[in-house]
Amino acid sequence: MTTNPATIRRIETFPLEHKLQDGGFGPSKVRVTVRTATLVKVTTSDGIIGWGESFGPPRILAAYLEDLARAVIGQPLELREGTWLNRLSTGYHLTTGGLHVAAISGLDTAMWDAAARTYGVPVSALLGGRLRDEVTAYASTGYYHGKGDSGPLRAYIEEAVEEGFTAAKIKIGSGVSDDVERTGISRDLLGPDGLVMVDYNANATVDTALSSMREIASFNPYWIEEPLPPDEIRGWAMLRATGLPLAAGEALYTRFGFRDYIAEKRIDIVQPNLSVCGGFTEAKVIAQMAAAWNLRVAPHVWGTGVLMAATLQLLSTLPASPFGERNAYPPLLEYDRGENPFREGVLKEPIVARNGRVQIPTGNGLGVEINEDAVRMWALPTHTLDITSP
Ligand code: SMN
Ligand code: MG
Repeated sequence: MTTNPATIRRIETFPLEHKLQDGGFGPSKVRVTVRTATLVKVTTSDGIIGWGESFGPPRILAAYLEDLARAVIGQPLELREGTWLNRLSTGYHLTTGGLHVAAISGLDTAMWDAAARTYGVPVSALLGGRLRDEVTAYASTGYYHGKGDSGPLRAYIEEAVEEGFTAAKIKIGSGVSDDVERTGISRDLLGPDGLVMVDYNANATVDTALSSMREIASFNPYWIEEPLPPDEIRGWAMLRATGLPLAAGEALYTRFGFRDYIAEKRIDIVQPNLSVCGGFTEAKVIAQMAAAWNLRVAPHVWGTGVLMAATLQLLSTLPASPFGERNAYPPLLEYDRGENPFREGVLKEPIVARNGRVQIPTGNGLGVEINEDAVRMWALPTHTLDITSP
């Protein structure tokens, strides 16, 4: 494989918004009323196109993306990793976190997609090679609606079981008794062998998290996601007293943001989100750091079909953990079951879960083709970018 001199000729961004029905839904901490995502399209000097995705408020991301796009336009595609490391180092005042990195994530992912298509291989080949052709998906469901309404949890889980999922993540964090009731319903419907994950979305303090976690322990949760806010460093260590598996990562940025979570073993399951953490450039390092510290990786996914496709490329290359034939935990795909027209709508061929399993696309790049008409239909005309010069 020779290095290709292709350069980045054009960068377009498409900020997507969809107002959710019935006032929306969400985790215990906050209701989500609008689904948003920003898709990034890169066209190279060879006419090759790559797509990526950034997570965050589209109108704010647009400013970051314009700044970044003008910095990389005209550059060789091959510089993608060096570009961002340079940016994170020289631009450290711009933070190595937050929407600055979420913006980098979409551009980076699009550049990896374009690079892989340039070489005529799937992104997984550039990441180190595929270990699997399909993954188990878990239904990300069990949301709350409105204040005081714990949402139709039983119906959510029954629907997931009917669709063939054997694993599901529900939202909790609304008080011990409600947490116990919701986790018990999930365990009851998924059965003794089902994977029950719970997500507090940082809606707890150490004492309330400990109280709730101790009460739900009997349901054998597969992981406890974000029981505390990411910055509550000492608190995470205090939760180790429960012996329950802890998961975090959806709100962590770059290898630097994950480093101490991994090295200090604050968590057991590392959840980088490719549209947040810095794209493939950062996610592959984070996954390798996790493997070096013998931690499991389950990338977080909350976005469009582009993010799901990109995550599948990463998932295809991740080893089961721990390495070995028995008692190995294979990586899982988060399959968001909430109202989300972008999950299927932006792809010409939607990625579907059949009996809780998802086939990993084998085509070049991300392995999917984008329904650009739909993307343009949902895009905010006021913040769409089309950059061809620095
Ligand atoms: C989540 C993330 C983003 C919005 C709503 C809910 C949740 C998850 O933390 O893991 O899906
Ligand atoms: Mg979560």
